[in-house]
Amino acid sequence: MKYDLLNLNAVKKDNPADGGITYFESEKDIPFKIRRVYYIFKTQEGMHRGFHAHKLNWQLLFCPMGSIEIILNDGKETESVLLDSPSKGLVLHPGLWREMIWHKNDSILCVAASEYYDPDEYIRDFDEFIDYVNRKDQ
Ligand code: T46
Repeated sequence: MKYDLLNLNAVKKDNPADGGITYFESEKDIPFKIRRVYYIFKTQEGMHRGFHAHKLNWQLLFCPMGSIEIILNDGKETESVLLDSPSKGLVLHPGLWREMIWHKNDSILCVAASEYYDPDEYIRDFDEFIDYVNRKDQ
């Protein structure tokens, strides 16, 4: 399936009270140029979100606080990735249907995206997604 689970750069601090630093650089640590960043916050455990695919957009998803499950479908199979550490980064290639489940209150989902926001680049109907995948495979 077209995703990569990355171990993001983490800087170790001598004093644990100083917290942690994790970082990534556009086109170096991730395979695309970042045009947009957004995040989802003030969330409640049990929330389901997503239910769409992108035709063009590459994304890096990361969860600096909490635990969020990302369920992916490429039109043939389903896989699930748990983002439960600030050092995990999930690169999603275009053409994946996704559902997200929040497993803890106040989990934060951050997204770095390759494209500016364009509602026409989304597929929000699952049957349409399957047609799109089948057409691409021909
Ligand atoms: C994704 C999940 C995790 C904008 O105007 N610009 C933006 O960049 C974004 C992301 C959203 N919006 C507006 C469009 C809608 O009126 O914010 C509203 C909610 O966006 P949307 O319906 O796309 O929300 P989700 O939860 O379906 O999806 C969003 C992202 O769009 C999507 O790429 O991966 O969060």
